[in-house]
Amino acid sequence: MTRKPTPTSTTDEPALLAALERKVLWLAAWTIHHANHVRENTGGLKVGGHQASSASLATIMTALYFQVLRPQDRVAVKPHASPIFHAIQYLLGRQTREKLEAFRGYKGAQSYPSRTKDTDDVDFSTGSVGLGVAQTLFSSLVQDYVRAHGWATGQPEGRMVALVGDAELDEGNIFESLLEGWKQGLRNCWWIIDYNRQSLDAVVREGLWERYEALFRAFGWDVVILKYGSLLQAAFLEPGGARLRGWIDTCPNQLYSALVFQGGAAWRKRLLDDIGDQGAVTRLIEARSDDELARLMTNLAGHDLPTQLDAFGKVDHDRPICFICYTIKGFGLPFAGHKDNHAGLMTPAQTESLRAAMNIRPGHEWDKFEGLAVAPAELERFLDRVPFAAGARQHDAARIEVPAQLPVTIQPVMSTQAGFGALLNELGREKGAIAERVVTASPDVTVSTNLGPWVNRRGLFAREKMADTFKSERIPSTFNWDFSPKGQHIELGIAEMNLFILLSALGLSHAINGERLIPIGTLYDPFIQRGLDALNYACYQEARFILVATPSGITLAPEGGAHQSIATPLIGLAQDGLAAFEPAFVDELAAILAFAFDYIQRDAEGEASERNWLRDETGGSVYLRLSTRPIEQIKRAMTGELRQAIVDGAYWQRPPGPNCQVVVAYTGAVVPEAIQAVGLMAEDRRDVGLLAVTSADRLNAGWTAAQRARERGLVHARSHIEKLMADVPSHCGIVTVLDGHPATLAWLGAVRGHRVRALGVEHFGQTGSIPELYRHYGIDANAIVAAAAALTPGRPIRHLKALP
Ligand SMILES: Cc1ncc(C[n+]2csc(CCOP(=O)(O)OP(=O)(O)O)c2C)c(N)n1
Ligand SMILES: [Mg+2]
Repeated sequence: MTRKPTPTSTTDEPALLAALERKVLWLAAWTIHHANHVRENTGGLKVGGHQASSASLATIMTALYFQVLRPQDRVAVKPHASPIFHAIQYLLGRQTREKLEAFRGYKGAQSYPSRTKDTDDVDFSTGSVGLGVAQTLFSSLVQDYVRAHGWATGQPEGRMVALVGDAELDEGNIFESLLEGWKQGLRNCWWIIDYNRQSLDAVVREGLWERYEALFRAFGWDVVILKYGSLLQAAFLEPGGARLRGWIDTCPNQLYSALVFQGGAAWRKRLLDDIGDQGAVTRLIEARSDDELARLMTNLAGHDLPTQLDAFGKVDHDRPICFICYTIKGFGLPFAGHKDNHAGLMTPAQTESLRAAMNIRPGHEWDKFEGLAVAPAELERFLDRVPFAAGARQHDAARIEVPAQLPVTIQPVMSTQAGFGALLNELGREKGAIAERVVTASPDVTVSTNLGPWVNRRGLFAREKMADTFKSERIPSTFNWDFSPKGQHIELGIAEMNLFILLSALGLSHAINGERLIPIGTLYDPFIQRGLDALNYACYQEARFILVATPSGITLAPEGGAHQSIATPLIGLAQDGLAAFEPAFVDELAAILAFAFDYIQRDAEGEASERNWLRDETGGSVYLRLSTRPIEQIKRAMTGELRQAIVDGAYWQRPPGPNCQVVVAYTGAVVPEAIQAVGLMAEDRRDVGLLAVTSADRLNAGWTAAQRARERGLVHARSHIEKLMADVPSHCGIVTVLDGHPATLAWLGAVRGHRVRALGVEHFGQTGSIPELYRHYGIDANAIVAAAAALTPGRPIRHLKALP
């Protein structure tokens, strides 16, 4: 039966918050119900994990968003709590009903909070469990970095808050970040663990909270355990209360969950069976109806607003804190506590009874103040005053001017990795804005990725000064390892996940702190795969950074298969939000790096440019795949045209003549072999062309976009690679070659229908010299010649030797 609400005139804040807590739970449940049972065309769409999983956070998020948080605070919301998040934003006027109605649908509110796809002020994209949690830690370090450099000091410090599912703590990346946070003197970070003792599949192990507590304390965190709500705390003070508490404290997680699901009568039976003959406690139990007993026994702290508000309100320091909040998965919903409830979905009949219990009239399900025992005007006044919503939250920062050319002295023989070190060394001498805003980071491979000279000039970052003892003791060393608040290099331990999450945090500084940084992270190319999901999430939330991965490929010959990357060029090709380059020469690298400094700062809505059909105005992050192989450099003038072609992805190093029979298209460190092969073929194949591919990724993206444009009617759309291939005769064969997976360049033949033989590395490498390995894997000059001979008719190529 629907009761009429009785509006009160002056309601105190706890009552207003309690009303909002109910409303948030309802709106989240209704959003999910709507997506599954009301919206059309949802056949087959099943809300996985949202209903029960979000309910356990309704109280905590009500406390945070409507009272505790300030605009400068940033929150990573547990992925499945997105319906609660969207409901709160709806009440704050920052989310539309249309988006809620389209939850999980096309252009609707997103299944998991998304910075880029949602419109209601998401701070961090979550979804891959564990990553959002660690992102708050690194965002706090970045906030400290920015302030230590004298920026953003006019605004209050924000707290970086993560709402953490307890099973998220199984993800190792969380512990990697904890260790790093400890090393870096982490502050202003709150992790609020939704300790519902359930994961996706089942109920979790006993006593995990003790391990968590010990772990967090070991890393210098305060730990606050919030177990009992105010009703339970009061009951413990009654006669027999201590006995009841003892029972709860020893109750296994599985049993507690089962009793929550079964309800009041089951609680009574079990409690009386276990402790009912013990006098006072029997009276404590008997004094309550079934409903009251169920309410008491499920009154865990995480569902008790006064307890949560008190705990959050008490924090008066900036040390990192972990709150372990006891909750019940699905609290307030019919499947609360059931171990299978993760994908549980309320039936229409169950939603109907919840609607009735919430005093909501049919047809008024979306009304913000429907069914609450508080006057709408009062709630509106309250919502208008919510501190979190009182200020601008998202910032931006002006673009920093980038010089068209970066100074560098190019040695006659030089590797791209050495070139990178030299470029940063030159940058380190400069006073300009770019040099000031560059911040480098590396997971214990600073020196071996050639960042040493830059670090010598700009120093390492730490909030407290720390001198290099070797220097003060006058022991000769190539590297100056001084830490200070003005340092510009963040040295990380060997955890690539941490590197990517830090890059993600640094790369969002313009939005979070209003201060732009130019982050450059270095690591060994094969270990991209170690942190790939974090890299993917960094790109997904549009963090902006430059990733320098070096060394790469089997060119790292004596290091063996364990350190040689094969698949990374394909990652560069396929990863959205990341423009991948693999230059062969240092002048190319200089052009690409200058482009990258600018590109990572762009965020305009961009139409694809007719020059290359890339959406360059929207910008993105950049990945440079570099090599340690010394390469004889070409002496040439860097014209504007060449610079542009390098950035667009390719240029003719040797244009194909009119009678061209073969084109060799190469990427990166195999350039000597490609050049040599062209020479070896010259007598037996006419007008051989040599195509230098600096970015298979950008070439491919431009080509795809131009085809799409033509299919949509823009008949003159031509991508960069189509223009380059325009004059290559159709009978010509193309041999592609790189130190990486051959599929990276194999598609070149499809551009204009040429036959292709794609050379590259498909199988794990091994130790050896470069010539040995290039021969073994078929990317040496002879293999290129053999491929050309097989591909193109004509007389035998006389310099071709039999393949091994
Ligand atoms: C990296 C990753 N692996 C697996 C999943 C699938 N998944 C989603 S939620 C979840 C477990 C949820 O448990 P918990 O974090 O305790 O949240 P609860 O549902 O209990 O609130 C899993 C395994 C995921 N989202 N991300
Ligand atoms: Mg859980």
